[in-house]
Amino acid sequence: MDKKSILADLKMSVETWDVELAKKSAQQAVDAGIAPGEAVEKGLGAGMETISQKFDAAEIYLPQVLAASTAMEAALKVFEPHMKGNSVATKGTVVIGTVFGDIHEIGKNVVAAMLTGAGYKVIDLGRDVPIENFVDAVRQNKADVVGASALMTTTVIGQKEILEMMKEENVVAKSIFGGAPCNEEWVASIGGDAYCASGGEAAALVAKLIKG
Ligand code: B12
Repeated sequence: MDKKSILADLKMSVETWDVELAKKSAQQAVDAGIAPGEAVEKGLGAGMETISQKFDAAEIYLPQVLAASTAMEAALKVFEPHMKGNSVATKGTVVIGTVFGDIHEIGKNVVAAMLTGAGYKVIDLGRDVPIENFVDAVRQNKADVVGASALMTTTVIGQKEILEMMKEENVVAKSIFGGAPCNEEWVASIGGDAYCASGGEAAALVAKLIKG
């Protein structure tokens, strides 16, 4: 199978919430030597884009979005071991999580896997993470960067609260933020260091932040 067809199958597996196709085409991508980052962005991510649009247009509902997420997660599990760098992580430490009140974690997981693959030590706090846990984890691990995902207009405020609490407690690290309601203007308004629109950009942005 050629690369184009494998990427098309990955996309379709999310669009049709076909877990078996997701796993099978992810394995085919690995076997064909397609970079996991590319497979995630151009295959699975493109599929999730369709799902988002259909959800917005009320053509599908939450159970279908959940089913599509399950397919995406199944494929990500296949890619994960191939995204991990095989050298010792030396580039720096990144604490990452999805903010309090928010259970969306696919994007955060993609970013965590990409950063791990690029050679960073990633401390993944999971989803629905209380603000103080971000701050504690940065302090305890002497992290270089804190990254927080927020997918809802109601939870994006958590990104601001992380920075406020870090300031109050004199915890210093660079910051990077992402998720649907987040953009450059928002990040600038809260005094964050970088906005990241996709997993593909995460490693380069983090490298830039650490270099200063
Ligand atoms: C999948 C999904 C779900 C799944 C989540 C499954 C999971 N395990 O994560 C399920 C079905 C569980 C779900 C639930 C809900 N959802 Co939902 N969901 C989505 C959907 C369709 C796609 C999100 C996604 O996974 N995208 C794919 C990933 C790969 O992309 P991404 O998240 O954008 O991440 C990339 C970049 O943004 C960036 N990035 C993201 N975070 C970060 C962080 C850092 C540090 C960096 C560097 C980069 C980065 O890199 C990522 C990788 O490329 C979005 C629509 C959308 N436009 O986002 C709605 C959406 C976010 N959901 C929405 C809603 C309302 C809900 C619910 C409240 C629904 C309900 N009524 O119960 C609940 C949430 C409950 C809660 N408390 O959190 C709304 C939010 C609206 C708002 N208020 O702002 C959206 C926008 C849909 C809509 N248009 O209405 N959802």
